[in-house]
Amino acid sequence: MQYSILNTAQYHTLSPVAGCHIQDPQVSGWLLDPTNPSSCYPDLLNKHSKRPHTTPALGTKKVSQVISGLYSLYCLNMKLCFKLQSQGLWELYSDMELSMISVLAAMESHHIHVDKEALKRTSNLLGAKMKQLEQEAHRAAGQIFLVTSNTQLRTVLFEKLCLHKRCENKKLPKTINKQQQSTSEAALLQLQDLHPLPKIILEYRQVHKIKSTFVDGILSCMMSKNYVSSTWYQTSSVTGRVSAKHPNFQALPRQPLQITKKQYIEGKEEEVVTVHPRAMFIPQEGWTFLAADFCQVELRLLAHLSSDPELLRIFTNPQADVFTMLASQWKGVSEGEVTSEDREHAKRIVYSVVYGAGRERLSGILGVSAEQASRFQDSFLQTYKEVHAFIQRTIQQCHKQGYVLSIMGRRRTLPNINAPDWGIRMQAERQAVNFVVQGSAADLCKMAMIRIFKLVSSSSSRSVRLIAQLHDELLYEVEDSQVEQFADLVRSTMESLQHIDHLGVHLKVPLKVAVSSGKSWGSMSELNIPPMSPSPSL
Ligand code: TTP
Ligand code: MG
Repeated sequence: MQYSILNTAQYHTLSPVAGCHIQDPQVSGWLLDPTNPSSCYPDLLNKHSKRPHTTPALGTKKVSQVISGLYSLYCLNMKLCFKLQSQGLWELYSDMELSMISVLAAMESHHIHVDKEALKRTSNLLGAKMKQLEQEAHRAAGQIFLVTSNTQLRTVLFEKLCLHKRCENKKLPKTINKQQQSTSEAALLQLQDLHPLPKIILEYRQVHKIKSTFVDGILSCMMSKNYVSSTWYQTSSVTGRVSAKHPNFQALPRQPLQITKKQYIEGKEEEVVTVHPRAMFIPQEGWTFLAADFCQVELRLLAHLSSDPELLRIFTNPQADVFTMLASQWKGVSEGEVTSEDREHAKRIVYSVVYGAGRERLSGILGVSAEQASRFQDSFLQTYKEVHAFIQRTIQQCHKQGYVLSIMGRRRTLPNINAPDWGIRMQAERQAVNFVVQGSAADLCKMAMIRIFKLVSSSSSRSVRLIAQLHDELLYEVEDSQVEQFADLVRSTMESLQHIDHLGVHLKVPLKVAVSSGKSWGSMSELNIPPMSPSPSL
Protein backbone atom coordinates (compact mmCIF):
# COMPACT_ATOMS: atom_id res chain seq x y z
CA MET A 1 0.00 0.00 0.00
CA GLN A 2 1.58 3.23 -1.04
CA TYR A 3 -0.63 6.23 -0.49
CA SER A 4 -3.50 5.28 1.74
CA ILE A 5 -3.52 8.36 3.95
CA LEU A 6 -4.72 11.08 1.63
CA ASN A 7 -8.03 11.76 0.01
CA THR A 8 -8.81 14.82 -2.08
CA ALA A 9 -10.36 16.72 0.79
CA GLN A 10 -7.39 15.96 3.00
CA TYR A 11 -5.10 17.03 0.20
CA HIS A 12 -6.76 20.45 0.22
CA THR A 13 -6.39 20.77 3.98
CA LEU A 14 -2.72 19.90 3.59
CA SER A 15 -2.20 22.58 0.96
CA PRO A 16 -0.67 25.09 3.45
CA VAL A 17 2.37 22.80 3.61
CA ALA A 18 2.43 22.44 -0.17
CA GLY A 19 5.20 25.03 -0.32
CA CYS A 20 7.51 22.71 1.59
CA HIS A 21 10.06 20.85 -0.44
CA ILE A 22 9.24 17.18 -0.04
CA GLN A 23 11.67 14.49 -1.12
CA ASP A 24 10.85 10.86 -1.70
CA PRO A 25 13.88 8.55 -1.58
CA GLN A 26 11.96 5.62 -3.03
CA VAL A 27 10.91 7.58 -6.10
CA SER A 28 14.45 8.98 -6.51
CA GLY A 29 16.02 5.55 -6.21
CA TRP A 30 13.59 4.13 -8.77
CA LEU A 31 14.25 6.90 -11.30
CA LEU A 32 17.98 6.28 -10.97
CA ASP A 33 17.69 2.53 -11.41
CA PRO A 34 14.20 1.49 -12.54
CA THR A 35 15.29 -2.08 -13.28
CA ASN A 36 16.40 -2.79 -9.71
CA PRO A 37 14.52 -0.38 -7.45
CA SER A 38 15.18 -0.81 -3.74
CA SER A 39 12.29 -2.52 -2.03
CA CYS A 40 12.72 -0.91 1.39
CA TYR A 41 14.48 1.89 3.23
CA PRO A 42 17.47 -0.15 4.48
CA ASP A 43 18.03 -1.28 0.87
CA LEU A 44 18.07 2.32 -0.30
CA LEU A 45 20.57 3.28 2.38
CA ASN A 46 22.85 0.40 1.55
CA LYS A 47 22.70 1.10 -2.17
CA HIS A 48 23.03 4.87 -2.28
CA SER A 49 24.43 6.19 0.97
CA LYS A 50 27.84 6.07 2.60
CA ARG A 51 26.04 5.49 5.90
CA PRO A 52 24.64 1.98 5.45
CA HIS A 53 21.69 0.86 7.50
CA THR A 54 22.76 -0.59 10.84
CA THR A 55 20.74 -1.93 13.74
CA PRO A 56 21.35 0.33 16.77
CA ALA A 57 23.51 -1.23 19.48
CA LEU A 58 21.72 -2.55 22.54
CA GLY A 59 21.36 0.08 25.22
CA THR A 60 21.62 3.03 22.78
CA LYS A 61 19.40 5.87 23.94
CA LYS A 62 16.16 6.40 21.96
CA VAL A 63 17.02 10.08 21.31
CA SER A 64 20.40 9.34 19.81
CA GLN A 65 18.82 6.57 17.70
CA VAL A 66 16.32 9.08 16.30
CA ILE A 67 19.02 11.68 15.62
CA SER A 68 21.23 9.15 13.93
CA GLY A 69 18.28 7.88 11.86
CA LEU A 70 17.33 11.39 10.73
CA TYR A 71 20.92 12.17 9.83
CA SER A 72 21.09 9.01 7.71
CA LEU A 73 17.89 10.05 5.94
CA TYR A 74 19.31 13.52 5.31
CA CYS A 75 22.56 12.09 3.89
CA LEU A 76 20.61 9.66 1.70
CA ASN A 77 18.44 12.42 0.29
CA MET A 78 21.42 14.65 -0.43
CA LYS A 79 23.14 11.81 -2.22
CA LEU A 80 20.03 10.93 -4.26
CA CYS A 81 19.41 14.57 -5.23
CA PHE A 82 23.01 14.89 -6.36
CA LYS A 83 22.76 11.72 -8.46
CA LEU A 84 19.46 12.85 -10.02
CA GLN A 85 21.00 16.17 -10.98
CA SER A 86 24.18 14.69 -12.37
CA GLN A 87 22.20 12.20 -14.50
CA GLY A 88 19.85 14.84 -15.93
CA LEU A 89 16.85 13.43 -14.07
CA TRP A 90 16.15 16.33 -11.71
CA GLU A 91 13.42 18.05 -13.79
CA LEU A 92 11.63 14.77 -14.38
CA TYR A 93 11.77 14.05 -10.65
CA SER A 94 10.75 17.44 -9.34
CA ASP A 95 8.29 18.47 -12.09
CA MET A 96 6.64 15.15 -12.69
CA GLU A 97 7.25 12.31 -10.29
CA LEU A 98 6.89 14.32 -7.06
CA SER A 99 3.63 15.81 -8.36
CA MET A 100 2.38 12.32 -9.20
CA ILE A 101 2.42 11.36 -5.52
CA SER A 102 -0.60 13.46 -4.62
CA VAL A 103 -2.40 12.54 -7.86
CA LEU A 104 -2.05 8.83 -7.06
CA ALA A 105 -2.95 9.40 -3.41
CA ALA A 106 -6.21 11.08 -4.40
CA MET A 107 -6.97 8.41 -6.99
CA GLU A 108 -6.27 5.59 -4.55
CA SER A 109 -8.51 6.96 -1.83
CA HIS A 110 -11.55 7.14 -4.08
CA HIS A 111 -14.25 4.46 -3.83
CA ILE A 112 -15.44 2.98 -7.11
CA HIS A 113 -18.88 1.46 -6.93
CA VAL A 114 -19.43 -2.06 -8.17
CA ASP A 115 -22.60 -3.94 -9.05
CA LYS A 116 -21.84 -6.83 -6.70
CA GLU A 117 -24.95 -8.86 -7.48
CA ALA A 118 -24.23 -8.77 -11.22
CA LEU A 119 -20.67 -9.81 -10.49
CA LYS A 120 -21.85 -12.81 -8.45
CA ARG A 121 -24.30 -13.84 -11.18
CA THR A 122 -21.49 -13.64 -13.74
CA SER A 123 -19.24 -15.74 -11.54
CA ASN A 124 -21.87 -18.51 -11.35
CA LEU A 125 -22.50 -18.32 -15.07
CA LEU A 126 -18.82 -18.66 -15.89
CA GLY A 127 -18.49 -21.53 -13.43
CA ALA A 128 -21.30 -23.38 -15.27
CA LYS A 129 -19.65 -22.64 -18.61
CA MET A 130 -16.33 -24.06 -17.41
CA LYS A 131 -18.06 -27.24 -16.24
CA GLN A 132 -19.70 -27.61 -19.64
CA LEU A 133 -16.44 -27.04 -21.51
CA GLU A 134 -14.71 -29.55 -19.27
CA GLN A 135 -17.31 -32.19 -20.19
CA GLU A 136 -16.96 -31.33 -23.88
CA ALA A 137 -13.18 -31.68 -23.60
CA HIS A 138 -13.57 -35.12 -22.02
CA ARG A 139 -15.97 -36.17 -24.79
CA ALA A 140 -13.63 -34.89 -27.51
CA ALA A 141 -10.63 -36.62 -25.91
CA GLY A 142 -12.54 -39.85 -25.32
CA GLN A 143 -11.37 -39.93 -21.72
CA ILE A 144 -11.52 -38.02 -18.47
CA PHE A 145 -8.48 -35.85 -17.74
CA LEU A 146 -7.61 -32.73 -15.80
CA VAL A 147 -8.08 -29.92 -18.32
CA THR A 148 -5.95 -27.54 -16.25
CA SER A 149 -2.98 -29.93 -16.27
CA ASN A 150 -0.55 -29.28 -19.12
CA THR A 151 1.07 -32.68 -18.61
CA GLN A 152 -2.24 -34.52 -18.96
CA LEU A 153 -3.26 -32.37 -21.92
CA ARG A 154 0.08 -33.08 -23.62
CA THR A 155 -0.49 -36.81 -23.21
CA VAL A 156 -3.95 -36.58 -24.78
CA LEU A 157 -2.99 -34.27 -27.66
CA PHE A 158 0.30 -35.84 -28.66
CA GLU A 159 0.40 -39.42 -27.32
CA LYS A 160 -3.23 -40.40 -27.73
CA LEU A 161 -4.47 -38.20 -30.62
CA CYS A 162 -0.98 -37.73 -32.18
CA LEU A 163 -1.98 -34.32 -33.56
CA HIS A 164 1.64 -33.29 -34.16
CA LYS A 165 1.93 -36.01 -36.82
CA ARG A 166 -0.87 -34.35 -38.77
CA CYS A 167 0.90 -30.97 -38.90
CA GLU A 168 2.66 -30.96 -42.24
CA ASN A 169 5.04 -28.05 -42.72
CA LYS A 170 4.07 -26.53 -39.39
CA LYS A 171 6.76 -26.15 -36.76
CA LEU A 172 5.03 -26.64 -33.43
CA PRO A 173 6.50 -24.83 -30.44
CA LYS A 174 8.38 -26.84 -27.79
CA THR A 175 8.74 -26.19 -24.06
CA ILE A 176 11.95 -24.31 -23.25
CA ASN A 177 13.18 -26.51 -20.43
CA LYS A 178 12.45 -30.05 -21.54
CA GLN A 179 11.92 -29.56 -25.28
CA GLN A 180 8.55 -31.33 -25.10
CA GLN A 181 5.57 -30.47 -27.30
CA SER A 182 4.10 -27.26 -25.95
CA THR A 183 0.45 -26.85 -24.93
CA SER A 184 0.71 -23.05 -25.07
CA GLU A 185 -1.85 -20.83 -26.78
CA ALA A 186 0.40 -20.57 -29.86
CA ALA A 187 0.57 -24.38 -30.13
CA LEU A 188 -3.19 -24.84 -29.68
CA LEU A 189 -3.91 -22.20 -32.33
CA GLN A 190 -1.81 -24.18 -34.78
CA LEU A 191 -3.70 -27.37 -33.95
CA GLN A 192 -7.21 -25.95 -33.85
CA ASP A 193 -8.31 -27.05 -37.32
CA LEU A 194 -7.19 -30.66 -36.84
CA HIS A 195 -9.43 -31.67 -33.94
CA PRO A 196 -12.14 -30.07 -31.72
CA LEU A 197 -10.11 -30.42 -28.49
CA PRO A 198 -7.61 -27.53 -28.94
CA LYS A 199 -10.49 -25.07 -29.54
CA ILE A 200 -12.34 -26.29 -26.45
CA ILE A 201 -9.22 -25.88 -24.32
CA LEU A 202 -8.58 -22.40 -25.71
CA GLU A 203 -12.11 -21.39 -24.80
CA TYR A 204 -11.84 -23.02 -21.37
CA ARG A 205 -8.67 -21.07 -20.63
CA GLN A 206 -10.26 -17.83 -21.78
CA VAL A 207 -13.32 -18.32 -19.57
CA HIS A 208 -11.16 -19.47 -16.64
CA LYS A 209 -8.99 -16.37 -16.93
CA ILE A 210 -11.97 -14.04 -17.07
CA LYS A 211 -13.60 -15.76 -14.09
CA SER A 212 -10.58 -15.96 -11.81
CA THR A 213 -8.93 -12.67 -12.67
CA PHE A 214 -11.69 -10.29 -13.52
CA VAL A 215 -14.78 -11.60 -11.77
CA ASP A 216 -13.72 -13.56 -8.67
CA GLY A 217 -10.61 -11.36 -8.45
CA ILE A 218 -12.74 -8.23 -8.10
CA LEU A 219 -15.13 -9.93 -5.68
CA SER A 220 -12.18 -10.87 -3.46
CA CYS A 221 -11.16 -7.20 -3.26
CA MET A 222 -14.58 -6.19 -1.96
CA MET A 223 -15.28 -8.44 1.04
CA SER A 224 -18.39 -6.97 2.67
CA LYS A 225 -18.18 -3.65 0.80
CA ASN A 226 -19.85 -2.66 -2.46
CA TYR A 227 -16.91 -0.70 -3.78
CA VAL A 228 -13.25 -1.16 -4.64
CA SER A 229 -10.26 1.15 -4.50
CA SER A 230 -7.12 -0.13 -6.16
CA THR A 231 -3.61 0.32 -4.85
CA TRP A 232 -1.60 2.34 -7.35
CA TYR A 233 2.14 1.85 -7.71
CA GLN A 234 4.39 4.61 -8.95
CA THR A 235 7.72 2.82 -8.82
CA SER A 236 6.92 -0.66 -10.09
CA SER A 237 7.72 -0.48 -13.78
CA VAL A 238 10.88 0.19 -15.75
CA THR A 239 9.08 2.21 -18.42
CA GLY A 240 7.65 4.77 -16.01
CA ARG A 241 4.12 3.43 -16.34
CA VAL A 242 1.99 3.27 -13.20
CA SER A 243 0.40 -0.04 -12.24
CA ALA A 244 -2.52 -1.14 -10.11
CA LYS A 245 -3.40 -4.04 -7.85
CA HIS A 246 -6.46 -5.23 -5.90
CA PRO A 247 -7.97 -5.01 -8.46
CA ASN A 248 -5.70 -4.51 -11.43
CA PHE A 249 -7.85 -2.05 -13.35
CA GLN A 250 -5.42 -1.89 -16.23
CA ALA A 251 -5.88 -5.57 -17.08
CA LEU A 252 -9.67 -5.51 -17.39
CA PRO A 253 -10.51 -6.35 -21.01
CA ARG A 254 -11.83 -3.55 -23.15
CA GLN A 255 -14.23 -5.69 -25.12
CA PRO A 256 -17.04 -7.90 -23.81
CA LEU A 257 -16.60 -11.66 -23.93
CA GLN A 258 -19.23 -13.67 -25.79
CA ILE A 259 -20.15 -16.95 -24.16
CA THR A 260 -22.42 -19.54 -25.68
CA LYS A 261 -24.36 -21.17 -22.87
CA LYS A 262 -25.69 -24.60 -23.82
CA GLN A 263 -29.22 -25.38 -22.64
CA TYR A 264 -29.79 -28.86 -21.30
CA ILE A 265 -33.57 -28.67 -21.57
CA GLU A 266 -34.52 -30.21 -24.91
CA GLY A 267 -35.98 -27.91 -27.50
CA LYS A 268 -34.48 -24.78 -25.96
CA GLU A 269 -31.99 -22.89 -28.10
CA GLU A 270 -28.46 -22.12 -27.09
CA GLU A 271 -28.14 -18.83 -25.30
CA VAL A 272 -25.37 -16.36 -26.07
CA VAL A 273 -24.31 -14.45 -23.00
CA THR A 274 -22.12 -11.38 -23.03
CA VAL A 275 -19.79 -10.91 -20.09
CA HIS A 276 -18.29 -7.49 -19.72
CA PRO A 277 -16.24 -7.01 -16.56
CA ARG A 278 -16.01 -3.27 -17.14
CA ALA A 279 -19.81 -3.03 -17.05
CA MET A 280 -19.74 -3.99 -13.34
CA PHE A 281 -18.25 -0.60 -12.45
CA ILE A 282 -20.83 2.12 -12.01
CA PRO A 283 -20.66 5.78 -11.00
CA GLN A 284 -22.31 7.03 -7.82
CA GLU A 285 -25.86 8.43 -8.10
CA GLY A 286 -25.90 11.73 -10.03
CA TRP A 287 -22.42 11.21 -11.47
CA THR A 288 -21.15 9.92 -14.84
CA PHE A 289 -17.99 8.16 -15.97
CA LEU A 290 -15.90 10.09 -18.45
CA ALA A 291 -12.97 8.50 -20.28
CA ALA A 292 -10.32 10.40 -22.22
CA ASP A 293 -8.20 8.29 -24.51
CA PHE A 294 -5.02 9.39 -26.29
CA CYS A 295 -5.63 8.05 -29.82
CA GLN A 296 -2.78 5.98 -31.34
CA VAL A 297 -0.38 7.69 -28.96
CA GLU A 298 2.44 5.19 -29.46
CA LEU A 299 2.22 5.36 -33.24
CA ARG A 300 2.14 9.17 -33.09
CA LEU A 301 5.24 9.08 -30.93
CA LEU A 302 6.86 6.73 -33.41
CA ALA A 303 6.08 9.21 -36.20
CA HIS A 304 7.65 11.99 -34.14
CA LEU A 305 10.72 10.01 -33.06
CA SER A 306 11.41 8.62 -36.52
CA SER A 307 10.32 11.70 -38.53
CA ASP A 308 9.08 9.27 -41.16
CA PRO A 309 7.63 11.58 -43.85
CA GLU A 310 4.79 9.22 -44.79
CA LEU A 311 3.65 8.71 -41.20
CA LEU A 312 3.95 12.44 -40.48
CA ARG A 313 1.84 13.14 -43.57
CA ILE A 314 -0.91 10.75 -42.49
CA PHE A 315 -1.13 12.41 -39.08
CA THR A 316 -1.47 15.93 -40.49
CA ASN A 317 -4.97 15.05 -41.63
CA PRO A 318 -7.11 15.18 -38.46
CA GLN A 319 -9.89 13.18 -40.08
CA ALA A 320 -7.65 10.34 -41.27
CA ASP A 321 -7.63 7.05 -39.41
CA VAL A 322 -4.06 5.89 -39.59
CA PHE A 323 -4.63 2.16 -39.18
CA THR A 324 -7.39 2.19 -41.81
CA MET A 325 -5.01 3.95 -44.19
CA LEU A 326 -2.20 1.49 -43.47
CA ALA A 327 -4.56 -1.45 -43.97
CA SER A 328 -5.82 -0.02 -47.27
CA GLN A 329 -2.23 0.46 -48.51
CA TRP A 330 -1.26 -3.11 -47.70
CA LYS A 331 -4.40 -4.77 -48.93
CA GLY A 332 -4.51 -2.61 -52.05
CA VAL A 333 -8.18 -1.77 -51.45
CA SER A 334 -9.93 1.56 -50.88
CA GLU A 335 -10.29 2.81 -47.31
CA GLY A 336 -14.03 2.21 -47.49
CA GLU A 337 -13.41 -1.48 -48.12
CA VAL A 338 -11.16 -1.94 -45.06
CA THR A 339 -12.91 -4.09 -42.47
CA SER A 340 -12.45 -3.63 -38.74
CA GLU A 341 -10.51 -6.90 -38.75
CA ASP A 342 -8.13 -5.55 -41.42
CA ARG A 343 -7.61 -2.44 -39.32
CA GLU A 344 -6.89 -4.52 -36.23
CA HIS A 345 -4.41 -6.61 -38.20
CA ALA A 346 -2.62 -3.52 -39.47
CA LYS A 347 -2.34 -2.29 -35.88
CA ARG A 348 -0.96 -5.60 -34.67
CA ILE A 349 1.63 -5.66 -37.45
CA VAL A 350 2.81 -2.13 -36.64
CA TYR A 351 3.15 -2.72 -32.91
CA SER A 352 4.75 -6.13 -33.44
CA VAL A 353 7.48 -4.42 -35.47
CA VAL A 354 8.04 -1.64 -32.97
CA TYR A 355 8.10 -3.92 -29.96
CA GLY A 356 10.00 -6.74 -31.62
CA ALA A 357 7.28 -9.40 -31.31
CA GLY A 358 8.56 -12.33 -33.34
CA ARG A 359 6.90 -13.67 -36.47
CA GLU A 360 5.59 -16.73 -34.57
CA ARG A 361 3.72 -14.57 -32.13
CA LEU A 362 2.33 -12.37 -34.88
CA SER A 363 1.32 -15.40 -36.93
CA GLY A 364 -0.64 -16.70 -33.91
CA ILE A 365 -2.43 -13.36 -33.50
CA LEU A 366 -3.28 -12.95 -37.19
CA GLY A 367 -3.95 -16.62 -37.89
CA VAL A 368 -1.49 -16.65 -40.82
CA SER A 369 1.74 -18.59 -41.40
CA ALA A 370 4.97 -17.38 -39.81
CA GLU A 371 6.38 -16.64 -43.30
CA GLN A 372 3.40 -14.48 -44.13
CA ALA A 373 3.67 -12.67 -40.80
CA SER A 374 7.34 -12.02 -41.46
CA ARG A 375 6.50 -10.66 -44.96
CA PHE A 376 3.96 -8.23 -43.41
CA GLN A 377 6.57 -6.95 -40.97
CA ASP A 378 9.19 -6.51 -43.73
CA SER A 379 6.73 -4.73 -45.96
CA PHE A 380 5.91 -2.24 -43.14
CA LEU A 381 9.60 -1.51 -42.59
CA GLN A 382 10.24 -1.11 -46.31
CA THR A 383 7.36 1.32 -46.72
CA TYR A 384 8.21 3.34 -43.62
CA LYS A 385 11.96 3.40 -44.00
CA GLU A 386 12.58 6.04 -41.35
CA VAL A 387 10.89 3.82 -38.76
CA HIS A 388 13.44 1.15 -39.57
CA ALA A 389 16.22 3.76 -39.30
CA PHE A 390 14.86 4.93 -35.92
CA ILE A 391 14.88 1.37 -34.55
CA GLN A 392 18.48 0.87 -35.75
CA ARG A 393 19.58 4.27 -34.41
CA THR A 394 18.07 3.64 -30.99
CA ILE A 395 19.81 0.27 -30.72
CA GLN A 396 23.15 1.73 -31.83
CA GLN A 397 22.90 4.59 -29.33
CA CYS A 398 22.14 2.13 -26.59
CA HIS A 399 25.17 0.02 -27.57
CA LYS A 400 27.34 3.13 -27.39
CA GLN A 401 26.11 4.81 -24.21
CA GLY A 402 24.51 1.89 -22.36
CA TYR A 403 21.15 3.58 -21.85
CA VAL A 404 18.19 5.13 -23.70
CA LEU A 405 15.99 8.14 -22.92
CA SER A 406 12.29 8.95 -23.27
CA ILE A 407 11.11 12.30 -24.67
CA MET A 408 11.03 13.76 -21.15
CA GLY A 409 14.45 12.45 -20.19
CA ARG A 410 13.44 9.27 -18.35
CA ARG A 411 16.37 6.89 -18.50
CA ARG A 412 16.69 3.14 -18.78
CA THR A 413 20.10 1.55 -18.47
CA LEU A 414 20.42 -1.77 -20.31
CA PRO A 415 23.54 -3.60 -19.11
CA ASN A 416 22.76 -6.56 -21.38
CA ILE A 417 22.96 -4.51 -24.58
CA ASN A 418 26.52 -5.72 -25.16
CA ALA A 419 26.05 -9.25 -23.76
CA PRO A 420 27.94 -11.96 -25.68
CA ASP A 421 24.81 -14.17 -25.72
CA TRP A 422 22.78 -13.36 -28.85
CA GLY A 423 19.38 -14.02 -27.25
CA ILE A 424 20.09 -11.82 -24.23
CA ARG A 425 21.47 -9.05 -26.44
CA MET A 426 18.40 -9.15 -28.72
CA GLN A 427 16.10 -8.90 -25.73
CA ALA A 428 17.95 -5.79 -24.53
CA GLU A 429 17.68 -4.30 -28.03
CA ARG A 430 13.91 -4.86 -28.03
CA GLN A 431 13.66 -3.35 -24.55
CA ALA A 432 15.60 -0.28 -25.67
CA VAL A 433 13.18 0.52 -28.52
CA ASN A 434 10.16 -0.40 -26.42
CA PHE A 435 11.31 1.92 -23.64
CA VAL A 436 11.75 4.96 -25.87
CA VAL A 437 8.23 4.70 -27.30
CA GLN A 438 6.33 3.32 -24.31
CA GLY A 439 8.25 5.39 -21.75
CA SER A 440 7.47 8.54 -23.75
CA ALA A 441 3.78 7.61 -23.86
CA ALA A 442 3.89 7.08 -20.07
CA ASP A 443 5.47 10.54 -19.66
CA LEU A 444 2.67 12.16 -21.66
CA CYS A 445 -0.07 10.40 -19.75
CA LYS A 446 1.40 11.32 -16.37
CA MET A 447 1.80 14.93 -17.41
CA ALA A 448 -1.87 14.92 -18.43
CA MET A 449 -2.89 13.54 -15.03
CA ILE A 450 -0.90 16.20 -13.20
CA ARG A 451 -2.16 19.13 -15.26
CA ILE A 452 -5.79 18.06 -14.98
CA PHE A 453 -5.37 17.41 -11.24
CA LYS A 454 -4.04 20.94 -10.75
CA LEU A 455 -6.92 22.44 -12.71
CA VAL A 456 -9.47 20.45 -10.73
CA SER A 457 -7.84 21.16 -7.34
CA SER A 458 -7.69 24.89 -8.02
CA SER A 459 -11.43 25.10 -8.67
CA SER A 460 -13.76 24.84 -5.68
CA SER A 461 -16.81 24.30 -7.89
CA ARG A 462 -15.58 21.35 -9.89
CA SER A 463 -16.87 17.92 -8.86
CA VAL A 464 -14.54 15.52 -10.56
CA ARG A 465 -12.44 12.57 -9.43
CA LEU A 466 -9.82 10.56 -11.24
CA ILE A 467 -10.66 6.88 -10.91
CA ALA A 468 -8.13 5.01 -12.99
CA GLN A 469 -5.26 5.38 -15.41
CA LEU A 470 -5.15 2.80 -18.16
CA HIS A 471 -1.84 3.75 -19.80
CA ASP A 472 -3.24 5.86 -22.63
CA GLU A 473 -6.65 6.45 -21.11
CA LEU A 474 -7.84 8.39 -18.06
CA LEU A 475 -11.12 7.47 -16.39
CA TYR A 476 -12.93 10.12 -14.35
CA GLU A 477 -16.14 10.30 -12.36
CA VAL A 478 -17.89 13.62 -12.95
CA GLU A 479 -21.06 15.17 -11.57
CA ASP A 480 -23.72 14.94 -14.30
CA SER A 481 -24.08 18.70 -14.78
CA GLN A 482 -20.35 19.16 -15.42
CA VAL A 483 -19.73 16.40 -17.96
CA GLU A 484 -19.58 18.48 -21.16
CA GLN A 485 -17.54 21.28 -19.68
CA PHE A 486 -15.06 18.86 -18.13
CA ALA A 487 -14.84 16.83 -21.35
CA ASP A 488 -13.72 19.96 -23.16
CA LEU A 489 -11.17 20.79 -20.47
CA VAL A 490 -9.71 17.29 -20.40
CA ARG A 491 -9.44 17.01 -24.15
CA SER A 492 -7.86 20.42 -24.66
CA THR A 493 -5.42 19.88 -21.79
CA MET A 494 -4.31 16.50 -23.10
CA GLU A 495 -4.01 17.67 -26.70
CA SER A 496 -2.00 20.72 -25.63
CA LEU A 497 0.79 18.39 -24.46
CA GLN A 498 2.09 18.37 -28.04
CA HIS A 499 4.20 21.28 -26.78
CA ILE A 500 5.64 21.32 -23.26
CA ASP A 501 8.03 24.25 -23.36
CA HIS A 502 9.79 23.88 -20.02
CA LEU A 503 10.67 20.24 -20.77
CA GLY A 504 11.65 20.99 -24.36
CA VAL A 505 8.95 18.69 -25.77
CA HIS A 506 7.68 19.69 -29.22
CA LEU A 507 6.00 16.82 -31.00
CA LYS A 508 5.96 16.93 -34.81
CA VAL A 509 2.48 15.42 -34.88
CA PRO A 510 -0.69 16.59 -33.15
CA LEU A 511 -2.07 14.59 -30.24
CA LYS A 512 -5.66 13.43 -30.55
CA VAL A 513 -7.93 12.61 -27.64
CA ALA A 514 -11.28 10.83 -27.83
CA VAL A 515 -13.69 11.47 -24.99
CA SER A 516 -16.54 9.16 -24.06
CA SER A 517 -19.03 8.99 -21.21
CA GLY A 518 -21.50 6.54 -19.74
CA LYS A 519 -23.43 5.27 -16.75
CA SER A 520 -21.16 2.24 -16.51
CA TRP A 521 -17.60 1.68 -17.60
CA GLY A 522 -18.86 -0.95 -20.00
CA SER A 523 -21.30 1.35 -21.82
CA MET A 524 -19.27 4.37 -22.77
CA SER A 525 -20.25 6.27 -25.90
CA GLU A 526 -18.22 8.88 -27.66
CA LEU A 527 -18.91 12.49 -26.75
CA ASN A 528 -18.80 14.79 -29.72
CA ILE A 529 -17.68 18.05 -28.24
CA PRO A 530 -17.06 21.14 -30.37
CA PRO A 531 -13.50 21.85 -31.63
CA MET A 532 -10.75 22.69 -29.18
CA SER A 533 -11.20 25.89 -27.20
CA PRO A 534 -8.14 27.97 -26.21
CA SER A 535 -5.76 26.17 -23.81
CA PRO A 536 -6.81 26.47 -20.19
CA SER A 537 -4.46 28.51 -18.05
CA LEU A 538 -2.79 26.71 -15.18
P1 TTP B 1 -5.04 0.52 -28.64
O1 TTP B 1 -5.92 1.56 -28.05
O2 TTP B 1 -5.66 -0.75 -29.13
O3 TTP B 1 -4.17 1.13 -29.85
P2 TTP B 1 -4.22 2.55 -30.52
O4 TTP B 1 -4.64 3.62 -29.58
O5 TTP B 1 -2.87 2.75 -31.15
O6 TTP B 1 -5.27 2.38 -31.69
P3 TTP B 1 -6.87 2.66 -31.73
O7 TTP B 1 -7.06 3.83 -32.66
O8 TTP B 1 -7.47 1.41 -32.33
O9 TTP B 1 -7.34 2.89 -30.34
O10 TTP B 1 -3.89 0.10 -27.62
C1 TTP B 1 -3.33 1.07 -26.76
C2 TTP B 1 -1.82 0.97 -26.77
O11 TTP B 1 -1.40 -0.35 -26.50
C3 TTP B 1 -1.21 1.32 -28.11
O12 TTP B 1 -0.93 2.72 -28.19
C4 TTP B 1 0.03 0.50 -28.15
C5 TTP B 1 -0.24 -0.66 -27.24
N1 TTP B 1 -0.41 -1.90 -28.03
C6 TTP B 1 0.66 -2.76 -28.18
O13 TTP B 1 1.73 -2.48 -27.68
N2 TTP B 1 0.50 -3.91 -28.90
C7 TTP B 1 -0.68 -4.23 -29.49
O14 TTP B 1 -0.77 -5.28 -30.15
C8 TTP B 1 -1.80 -3.32 -29.34
C9 TTP B 1 -3.12 -3.64 -29.95
C10 TTP B 1 -1.63 -2.18 -28.59
MG1 MG C 1 -6.51 3.54 -28.50
